[in-house]
Amino acid sequence: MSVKCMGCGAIIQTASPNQKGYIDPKVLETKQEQFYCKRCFDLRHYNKNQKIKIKDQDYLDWMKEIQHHPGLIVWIADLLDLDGTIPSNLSNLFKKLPILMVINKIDLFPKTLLESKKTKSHQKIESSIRSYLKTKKIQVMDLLFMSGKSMDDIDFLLEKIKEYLDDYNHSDYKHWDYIYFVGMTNVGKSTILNQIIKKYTQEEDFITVSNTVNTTLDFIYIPWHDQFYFVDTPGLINPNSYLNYLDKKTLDKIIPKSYLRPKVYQLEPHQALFIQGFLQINFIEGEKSSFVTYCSNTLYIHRTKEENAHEFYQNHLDDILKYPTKQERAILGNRTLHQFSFSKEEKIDISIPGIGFISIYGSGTLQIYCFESIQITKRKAIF
Ligand SMILES: Nc1nc2c(ncn2[C@@H]2O[C@H](COP(=O)(O)OP(=O)(O)OP(=O)(O)O)[C@@H](O)[C@H]2O)c(=O)[nH]1
Ligand SMILES: [Mg+2]
Repeated sequence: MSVKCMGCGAIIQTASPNQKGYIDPKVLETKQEQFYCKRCFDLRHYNKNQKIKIKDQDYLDWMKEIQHHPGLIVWIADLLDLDGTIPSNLSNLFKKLPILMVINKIDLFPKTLLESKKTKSHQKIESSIRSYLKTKKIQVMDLLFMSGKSMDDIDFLLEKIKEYLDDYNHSDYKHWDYIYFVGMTNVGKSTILNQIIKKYTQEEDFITVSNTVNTTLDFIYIPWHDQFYFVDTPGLINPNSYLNYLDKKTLDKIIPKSYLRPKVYQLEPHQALFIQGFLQINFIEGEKSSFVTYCSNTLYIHRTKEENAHEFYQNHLDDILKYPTKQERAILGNRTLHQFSFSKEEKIDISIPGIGFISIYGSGTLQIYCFESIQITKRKAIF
């Protein structure tokens, strides 16, 4: 039987240093039973990442594996990137399996928004996600908000899973042996499973976690009291997200580590706003409106006059704006123009996959410049 890396799930091999699961043969001789591959070792100890991207075909094969051994699907999404982490094509892969939808990383948002199910803001966000799921024809058994960093939330998740298991296993249908944690890359699947492992074994950071894409590279089975397995699975990459194009150093900057401080800008028409070099908004006409940014606190936001905006971009790409870097811009392609209008009847969000979103209230027309590889979208505001 092949031996797997306990951090990423890759099958251990000693032949190809650039492929997944590599370990130096001399180092392997010193290891017993469970250990980490070189890539996991470097990520865990030196925050150094060897980029390995999962092929679409591998992903499809894993999903077929799930169909052969069905179980409960715990689909993790990221509240900062809802559109990017709940694509409808992913639900097609789970066919008729029951889905528990988990919206993770709520710790990044103001506590008042989601602290209690009874608050208006909680109900609003829950109903906007439910209607979003409806438009995408994604059917879920339940919707749960949590933070992978909170043990209370982990307890609540475990309770929910147990409820479903009890209901299901008492029906005349089959017994579930697998609870699959699935979703796009970087949503926090392994982080949540690490917390579950820690809760019952006191072992910390068992599975490798990082803010680069495709940290987990194969299924990792975690046995649970001889009853079933939790299964960590590799995440799917969104080709339209910044996460897919940026180096580790830039990712360290754009992925928020703690609570976001939303920044509020009252913009007059003919003003422009930059989120570093990632996005440029020109407010070309309308009434004074409010723009609230939800993204990492470390991102630099610059306001200027619309008439100076293009010149500012060209002149300060590599100093004030700085990110994305020249190398990253080369793979992101040209910038393209999107035009959106908004009115006082409906607050909107412009979502920028991999970065966050901007909530806009007022009326007018925006011209937004973003790289052609990134799919920005307008949606009804979630808050
Ligand atoms: N603020 C916050 N960050 C989180 C949370 N959960 C995970 N993260 C961070 O998100 C990043 C990705 O976490 P992972 O657990 O590696 O994500 P994953 O879904 O397993 O990613 P892949 O293995 O690539 O599919 C890491 O930097 C985590 O620290 C959370 O609830 N809140
Ligand atoms: Mg993972």
